[in-house]
Formats: sequence, C-alpha cells, structure tokens
Amino acid sequence: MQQKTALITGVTGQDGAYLSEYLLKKGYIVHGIKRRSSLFNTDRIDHIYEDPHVENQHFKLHYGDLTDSMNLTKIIQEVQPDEIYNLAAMSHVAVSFETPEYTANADGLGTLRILEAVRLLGLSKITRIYQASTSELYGMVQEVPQSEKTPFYPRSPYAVAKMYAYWITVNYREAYNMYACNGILFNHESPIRGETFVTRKITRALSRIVLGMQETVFLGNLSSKRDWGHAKDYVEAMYLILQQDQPEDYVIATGITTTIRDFIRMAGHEIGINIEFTGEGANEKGYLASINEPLFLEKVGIQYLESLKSRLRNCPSTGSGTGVQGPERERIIHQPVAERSRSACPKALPFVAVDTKYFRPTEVDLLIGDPTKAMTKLGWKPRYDLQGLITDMMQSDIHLMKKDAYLREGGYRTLNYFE
Ligand code: NDP
Ligand code: GDR
Repeated sequence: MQQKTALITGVTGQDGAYLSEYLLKKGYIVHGIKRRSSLFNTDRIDHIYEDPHVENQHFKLHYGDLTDSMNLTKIIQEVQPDEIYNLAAMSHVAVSFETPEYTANADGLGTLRILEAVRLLGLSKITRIYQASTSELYGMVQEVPQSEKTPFYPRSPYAVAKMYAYWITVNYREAYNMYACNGILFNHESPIRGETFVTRKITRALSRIVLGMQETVFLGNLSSKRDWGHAKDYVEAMYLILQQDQPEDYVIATGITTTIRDFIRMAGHEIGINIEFTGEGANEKGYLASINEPLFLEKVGIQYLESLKSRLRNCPSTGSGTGVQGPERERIIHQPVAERSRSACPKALPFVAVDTKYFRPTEVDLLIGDPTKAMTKLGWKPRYDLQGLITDMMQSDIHLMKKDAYLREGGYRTLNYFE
C-alpha cells in the first residue's frame, strides 16, 4: 500500500503531538505546521523530531500560521497531503474573551483558508480534511446529552469562531463535494494538557502542594460539569473519521459528566489525600481533611508525609485523624469559612480557593456527550475512563514536580507556569 501523507496544523499542541505519534506508528509521513516563537515550542514533539539532514524523514516541520493564507497555500501545495488535520487554534475559552478578534481570525477564518487552499490547488478530490470542532458549540445546552443533532448555542468568542469553522466545513463538503468533516470533541486531557486548562492546573497544583512547593490553588467556577476523556483515545477518533466511505460529522465523548469539584476530590484521592469543601460561590474553599497514609506513601513518598501532617494538625477543624472529632468537628466545619479561619483554624490555609478573576463572562455549565454514532459507525471505543485519566495525569505531575523540587534544592532555576 502507498505510504500516506498527513499535514497537521497545531502540531505542537496536545492533540497534534499525540496524533503525530499515532500516524507515524501507522506508517504515515507526517508534516506539521508550527508557529515561529521566540522560545522553543516543540517540547511535546521533541521525542519524534527528526533531523532534517537525515534521509527518508518521516516527520517534517514547517513554519506557518493559520492567519496567513499565502503561507498555508504554499505548504499545502508543497506537501500535497492525503489528509489534513486542522488542530491549530487559540484554544483557551477564557482567553478568547480577551482576544476575540484574533480568535475569530485564527479559529474561524483559519479553517476557511485551509479549505479554500485545497480547493484552489485542485486537491478537492485528493485531500481529506478534519476540522477540530468542539463541544463548546453546544454552550447553553439545548438538550442533554448532546449529539450530532443537538442545536448549537455558543457562549464565548472561541465557540462563535468555532461555529463559523464548523459550518464552513459543512458548506465546502456540500458545495464542492469535498471530504471534509467535523469531529465535535468533548474535553480531552492528558499529562501533556496545557497547564492553564482546569484539569492540568489541578493535577499540577495538587502535586506541588503535597511536595511543599505551593500552598493553595486558586480556581474559578467549581460547579461546572465537563465530559472528560483521554486525548490518546480522541486522536484515534480523528483518524477514523477520515477513513470512512462518506464524510460525516461525529460527536466524540465518554457520556459521563463530572464537576470540577469532584475532579479535585478524585485527583486528591489518587495520591491519598482527602479534600473537603466548605462555603459557597466565591467563598468556597477546599481543605485537607485526612490522609490515607499507605496510599500517600506509595504514590508520593515518605519524605513528604511529615510536613503534610503538620498542615493537617494546624487545622484541627478539618483534620479527621488528628484534631477535633465528632459533633464539635461537624459544627466547626459548617461554620462560615471566614469565621472559622479566624477562630477555630487560625493557621489553616486551604488547598483550594476561588478567585473570581477566573469566572467567565458567560459560562458553559454542563456538557455531556452522546458518542453513540462514533461507537457504532466508526467502531470507536475509549480505553481510558476518568479514573484512568486522573491516574495518568497525577502520576506524571508528581514525577515532574519532584524533578522541579530536586533541581531547586540543588540551586537550579525551574520555570514557573503561573497565570
Ligand atoms: P492546544 O492549545 O494544546 O494546541 C493548539 C495548537 O495550535 C498549538 O500547536 C498552537 O501553537 C497552535 N496554534 C495556535 N494558534 C495558531 C495559529 N494562529 N497558527 C498556527 N498554529 C496555531 O490545543 P489542543 O491540542 O488541546 O486542541 C487541538 C484542537 O482541538 C484545537 O483546535 C482546539 O480548539 C480543539 N479542541 C480541543 C479540545 C480539548 O479538549 N483539548 C476539545 C475540542 C476541540 P503553539 O504551541 O505555538 O501555541
Ligand atoms: P474548557 O476547558 O473551557 O471546557 O475548554 P477549561 O479546562 O479551560 O475549563 C473547564 C471548566 O473549568 C472551569 N474552571 C476553570 N477553567 C480554567 N481554565 N481555569 C480555572 O482556574 C478554572 N476554574 C474553573 C471553567 O470555568 C470551565 O467551566 C476546553 C478547551 O480545550 C477548548 O479548546 C475545547 O474546545 C473545550 O475544552 C471542549
């Protein structure tokens, strides 16, 4: 069989990195478009990077940008790809409120530039196109769960831009008979998820907290619900969407939804710490309530246990093993946080607190996808459930943060990734 060629925009992102690995394993020649940056931005793909001076390269990088149609046209002409995966985007929903015009340009018009380049280059019958659409299109959901038939109600500049990209993909499919499809993917995460998305922010912060490198993580809305899967499973779906007889759009999701608060609890349990929440809205806080010592020793390490225990002792009101017990403890826990931290728990610092700066002007409260079509038509089946995803992420971040702690002890500088 002839070797296939794929072109991936957004190759340096989470999905671009996993998809590159996946297609290379399948024997593809993979071309990726990366942006020029003043610092190296290829951390996620360094392990598959090939020196351009070697012969028979399977993985090639091109400089490019979704806002530059001439550049995109030139690359597509040069590569003559069998498949294009358009993954590049300004992908952060909250940031899109700060940069709405740029987001529309890159995420909306960027898709048009690719479709039009393929058409003008006479590749409409040769090149198949995958568009990275999103569950954010459902926004203020009109139906639960959300399927391919659910109407859209976008709630951010990001989602509105992606809505244009969705429909222009459908339009080019219908108008020019192109094989162009939308994957409507629900949130998918991994150990290489961007550090400012909520799951990774949590797994990194909890790791730093138990290693004594950080006191508290500040988050926004803890009550919103997301349908989280593992990015490794989701890039497989992207590939399958482009291998069908007919081009169609598919929802990719797990069908299970969870609050941010419960994600935090689960991430804590994974390493042997129990976090209890108290208060509401902007006053909600999550405190260390107890430690499952055998699990903590296994997942984190004995040298970090004593300092964590002292943090528990400092807060008898929340410490289930070491402090006040029974009805008195219940009474203290249910006091307003402000009062409690002044009186019963003077030294306690919460693990989790809310900072309203992370609230969004318009929020998407509930997402839960119905992946029936993908499962039946594509035969797609995710390997990871939420627990498996959390295990993978926590294990990786504990390891990463221990490395940082070690470097700091040795007097070396480590990067901070705070927002
Ligand atoms: P990331 O934010 O990790 O990666 C985005 C990629 O796009 C990066 O390689 C980034 O480059 C690149 N990029 C950004 N702007 C431009 C531009 N103007 N020109 C060229 N490249 C650009 O996103 P994910 O990997 O998580 O997501 C992949 C795609 O899927 C995105 O389109 C996202 O909107 C969409 N999506 C993601 C979901 C998720 O849960 N992860 C769910 C549904 C859809 P750089 O590295 O230089 O920043
Ligand atoms: P989302 O992911 O907006 O769904 O977009 P994100 O992880 O940013 O937010 C999920 C939910 O968590 C709430 N939240 C916070 N979010 C962030 N980033 N930081 C916080 O401190 C915080 N606290 C609470 C948010 O309000 C939200 O409700 C992701 C991106 O990958 C998009 O590109 C993609 O299209 C969708 O998923 C599907």
